[in-house]
Amino acid sequence: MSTYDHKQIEKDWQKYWEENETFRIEENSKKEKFYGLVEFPYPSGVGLHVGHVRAYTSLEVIARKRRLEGFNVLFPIGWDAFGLPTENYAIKTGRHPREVTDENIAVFTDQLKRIGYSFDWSKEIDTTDPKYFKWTQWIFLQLFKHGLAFRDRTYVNFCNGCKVVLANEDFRDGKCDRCGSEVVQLEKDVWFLKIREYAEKLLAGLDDVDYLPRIRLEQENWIGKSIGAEVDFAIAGHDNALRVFTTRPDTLFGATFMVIAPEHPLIAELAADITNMAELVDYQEKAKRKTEFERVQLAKDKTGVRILGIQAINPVTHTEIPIFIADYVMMGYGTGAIMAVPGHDTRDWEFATKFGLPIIEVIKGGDVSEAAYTDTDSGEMVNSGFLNGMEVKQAIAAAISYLEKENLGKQTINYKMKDWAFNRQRYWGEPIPIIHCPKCGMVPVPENELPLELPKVESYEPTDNGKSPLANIPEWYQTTCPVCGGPAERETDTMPQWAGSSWYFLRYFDNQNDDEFASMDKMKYWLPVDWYNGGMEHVTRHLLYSRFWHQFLYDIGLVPTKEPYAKRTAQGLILGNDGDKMSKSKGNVVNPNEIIDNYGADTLRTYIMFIGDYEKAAPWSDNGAKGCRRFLDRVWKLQDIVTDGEGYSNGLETAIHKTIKKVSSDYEEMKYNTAIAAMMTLLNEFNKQSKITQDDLKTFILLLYPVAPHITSQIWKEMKMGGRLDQTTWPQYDEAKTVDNVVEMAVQINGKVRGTITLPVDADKDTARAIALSQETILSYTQGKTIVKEIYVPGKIFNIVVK
Ligand code: ANZ
Ligand code: ZN
Repeated sequence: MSTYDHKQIEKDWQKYWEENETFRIEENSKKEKFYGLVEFPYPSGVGLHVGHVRAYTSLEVIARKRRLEGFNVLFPIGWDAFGLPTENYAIKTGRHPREVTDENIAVFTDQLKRIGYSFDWSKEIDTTDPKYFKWTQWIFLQLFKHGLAFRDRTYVNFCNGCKVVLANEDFRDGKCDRCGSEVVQLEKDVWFLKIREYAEKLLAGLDDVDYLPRIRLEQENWIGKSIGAEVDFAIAGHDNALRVFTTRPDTLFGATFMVIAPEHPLIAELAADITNMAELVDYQEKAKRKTEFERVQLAKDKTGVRILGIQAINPVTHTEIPIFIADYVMMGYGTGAIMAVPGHDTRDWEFATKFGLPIIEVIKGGDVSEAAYTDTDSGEMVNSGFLNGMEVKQAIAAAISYLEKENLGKQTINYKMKDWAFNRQRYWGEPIPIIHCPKCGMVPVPENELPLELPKVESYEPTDNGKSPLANIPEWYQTTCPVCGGPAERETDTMPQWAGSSWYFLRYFDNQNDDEFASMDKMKYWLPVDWYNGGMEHVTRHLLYSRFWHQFLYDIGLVPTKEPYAKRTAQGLILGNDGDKMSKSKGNVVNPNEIIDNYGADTLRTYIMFIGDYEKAAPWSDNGAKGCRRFLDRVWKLQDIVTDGEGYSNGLETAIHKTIKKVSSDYEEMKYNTAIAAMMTLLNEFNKQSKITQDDLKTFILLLYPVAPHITSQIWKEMKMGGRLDQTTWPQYDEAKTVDNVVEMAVQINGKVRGTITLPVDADKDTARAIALSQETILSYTQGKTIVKEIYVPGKIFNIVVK
């Protein structure tokens, strides 16, 4: 037996697979297909992370298993390569983002190949390749033509230091995460996609797919549907009304004041009557510097300013109530105004207590002088006029019908999900293919001019006015209008990072197509994705965005399935040795390359799958990795004890059938850790025998192959097990042989249990009787009597009837 030289073995097999195109999909296949999808990586400068390894190895195991089960398997990979880190790095080092991207892709490719993933590399895609983003732009134009892309003024977070527009996650306490400068809100025209129009479809579609329950819940919460009412509160002495959204119209009689968002237009509309404008403007300025998270989640101490000079009228009590501005009310939700019910809403209670406002109990059950009583899914109405005595649910319905009859309001549905802000003011993204013509308005770039490529420029540093670097390049943005031929300007914003990943799964199987994003025939074969695995951090936005694009493409007849992904799962994080999140600053990042060099890719793969419950976070341990290497060393040594015998060894048959069953189902349920544990147990059983057969080893090797493909392929070859391992079939088990050979069974005499016997499962009736009657207790009930009937079900019961 040769030595287990992981370096040589892994290099040889990787070369072999590449040269033989072992994992290339079959075109025009009549076979059943399996499409396994992993979230394609952002090729960052730091290279592959062990988190990637966990995410990819899981479906890699399934993909390798499916091939042995006879499926035509598509297991592709590509690059989600537009984005800020690359652009920032490129600016810092004075290089072009294209160059940096190519370099990073090369590093990632090399790493993925060194792990031995069975990707079909001929199907690789890159979102920054003009041949790819031609279609990203094309799909955007379809959205535009169907009225689902629009421009609107909104506030963006602008860093005065970096001179760039920031995402909400990029700053805290009004200070930029990167440079510490002040972040201000700039009003700007930006693009939006109307994902809210798809809110109901996105919710309904969840019934047709198999997502992990927690993933489904995240989607539902993100969409955040709530049913309620819009109610108009008159402003005393004015024609204006202040419209609120409430999910609790039953509590109308308890509304003792109103609160509007600092940005609410009412302030400007009634400026002439308002007597404390300066104070309000001051508060508005402060609110601008807070993120939504700070305003909503962190605001334990409620702040606000009363608007002096105007009052609202409660439509059911007809009393005048004060109006405040406060930043715990957001402009982007509902109507940006609320009726405050301090008796039954905690935020309103805190605010009322701080500002000395009346608190009225309208639902029985709590003590509103102590705290808001919010446990009000049911309960009896009090202090509520015509609603008194009703149950909450009945009161909601009664309040809505009253409001509708009196023309004061109506039932409405609200979604937390906002329309998708679809733009970046940066260089390294897909140019938005729109031309602004002073005569014709917004005109799509003609489809035959796609892809609209990025200009090759010396400097792509952001401008200091919040505009994209493309706005510095007149040669690029000055153009003629495709409709009227007059002078016009190109849109200079680019698309956000999320664009390219919103449809990438449609491209893999037809990645060379220049005439359409993918052929309908191929889509009909490959869609939907059978199994999609990725991070929990992507189950809201990315998953919703891509489902939205797909549902839209379905609605206009361009894809054959309503939903893109039949099944979606997610892995837990890999933490550092210390149980903390791995990060550069903590110095606890594990580099997969080191593990591959020292112990081998198979060890890395085995350990990552063995590390713990797949869905949970797990801390990295070097000793754990070494332990997996020892396991593989022992697998290698099995070659020493193989003899020529056929079939399974007698003493191992049950153990082998059991292990096939367990490993097969554990893989499917993503219980990789227990599958590997079962193989470790079987290995111990093998080692208890002095000899095992070729078939014993063969089955073991097949079970381990998806996790550790190099070592198993090598053993297969050295032991001359016949043909190619990657063309064999997945081992089958015999259910009957998975149970232990002996069973315990109750013996009944005339229907009463009189004892138990232990016998081989497949023992016949005569054997069973002989064993039963050899027991004295049982014998004592039959002695001197005649057996008139025997009911014997092997492995289950034995009933003897005597007279
Ligand atoms: C009166 C009331 C009484 C409310 C009560 C709640 C409890 P969900 O369920 O999340 O949709 N609200 C409405 N618009 C808001 C905004 N722009 N910013 C902050 N809060 C807003 O929440 C709906 C409830 O959140 C609404 O119902 C409103 O307060 C508040 F016992 O109205 B409610
Ligand atoms: Zn024009």
